[in-house]
Amino acid sequence: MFLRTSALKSLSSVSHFGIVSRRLASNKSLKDTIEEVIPVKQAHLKKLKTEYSDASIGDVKVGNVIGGMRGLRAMLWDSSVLDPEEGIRFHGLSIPDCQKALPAAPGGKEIIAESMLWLLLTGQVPSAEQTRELSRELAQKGTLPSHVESLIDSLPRTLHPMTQLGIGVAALNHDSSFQAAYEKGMKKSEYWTHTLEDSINLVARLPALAARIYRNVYKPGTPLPEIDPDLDLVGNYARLLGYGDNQDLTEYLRLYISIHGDHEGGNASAHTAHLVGSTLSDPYLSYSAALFALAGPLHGLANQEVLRWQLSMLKEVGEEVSHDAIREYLWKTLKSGQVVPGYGHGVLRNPDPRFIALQEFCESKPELLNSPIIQLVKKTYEVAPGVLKEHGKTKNPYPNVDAASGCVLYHYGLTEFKYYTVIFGVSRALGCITQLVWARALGLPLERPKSYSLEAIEQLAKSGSP
Ligand code: CMX
Repeated sequence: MFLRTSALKSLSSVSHFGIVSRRLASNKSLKDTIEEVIPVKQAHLKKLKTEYSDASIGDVKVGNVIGGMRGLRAMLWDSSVLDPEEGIRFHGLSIPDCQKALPAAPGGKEIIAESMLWLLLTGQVPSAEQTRELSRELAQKGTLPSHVESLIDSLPRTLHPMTQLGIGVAALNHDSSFQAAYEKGMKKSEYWTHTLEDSINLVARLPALAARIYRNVYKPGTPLPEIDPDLDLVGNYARLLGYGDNQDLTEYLRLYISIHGDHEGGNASAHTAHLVGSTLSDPYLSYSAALFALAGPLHGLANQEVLRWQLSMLKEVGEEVSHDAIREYLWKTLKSGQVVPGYGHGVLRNPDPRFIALQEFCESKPELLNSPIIQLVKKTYEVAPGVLKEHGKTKNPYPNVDAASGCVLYHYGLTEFKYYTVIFGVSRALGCITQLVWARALGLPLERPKSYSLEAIEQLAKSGSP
């Protein structure tokens, strides 16, 4: 998983052509397509095990251990790779590649979650018909069990929407196919099929769960519509939220949810899902745990924080915002010891291509270009990198995806920003469940790194043994 950029680029063009030819030849189901790829991946893993198990792919420095494991080459994650300079690639495809290759919804232009999920799970670009078929399957499986509806309805409206989402996802494990089959003593070779079944059910039910939380918290008493069997996952999500008539917002959500779905394995939510899944917890429990990692302000909660911060900036400096006023507000934030939300990244060292894709979406819509909140995001981007460079702490003074994501929702009337991380939670399931399926298909073991005390680390650093 730690290929250099040049190697990645050449791999991507090879696999890209492979993808296109397979796309024309195949109209297989998602499960059959994964089943076809499994022996190839298993053979690759076997080769790594037999030929390279003792090969070193990097050192472990004390700085890695006490520095949040930054840069430590310690995870296998097949569906995406994050290059610090150029950003994310999904099975070798950049965001612009995906925008060209992946099917959109009928009448739409943006990537849909089903296309991205198919690419992540199989490494192949689906045909429009395969994508449609997956949309139909997700719609058919999308209704919540009544016990989850009652559970969510019983929660206080004041409980943070992310806490509610995590609770709801965990409760879906009541019907886990993996757990039921495990209790009956299923064979290891069958793990992945039950993991896939649970994972597809989980993705299918997220819109109904997330929309129910939104309605209960922000629009109590308004009736939730039924799932429309002819709509894609995100089309249904927008409809359930009450924004189905707004095609621009629906298209924005399709783009955001697709390109935010996976960001390699080391980010806190993905890593949590993988760790919990490695204990053979089912996908509902694993993803529920991931959601609570996503709920932290340094990770997924940043999109809520960006909006809070930009709005208090507007309040303080007034509607006519100059570059100087933004600069002053940035310094005030930094001098008070806070981080500038939406800026910086654990891996990226350039503006996040997901931020760029969302900015391009805004530029394609005159209405968005004239929106005060979106103009403020743009103006902040013109000033913030310079201030952060001068401040001199962050390794990456550029915006991440969260700098733009919430402001577009706000413009379209989805103004309840405590809810924004829930939308991220609907999205990130795509990457996390992909890894859960593949971890079971490849038989990856329980994750269990070695830990040491402060004294032992010092001893190790001095002499090589604790
Ligand atoms: N504003 C102010 N200071 C920042 C900063 C920012 N946006 N980003 C990093 N720094 C500071 C760090 O707090 C750290 O300070 P200390 O040495 O005092 O602890 C220093 O710069 C070095 O940090 P780093 O190595 O550049 O960044 P990390 O890998 O430690 O952290 C991240 C990455 C995202 C947590 C951090 O940049 C941050 O807090 N950003 C703001 C929150 C945010 O936007 N999060 C969303 C991330 C996107 C995602 O989850 O996908």
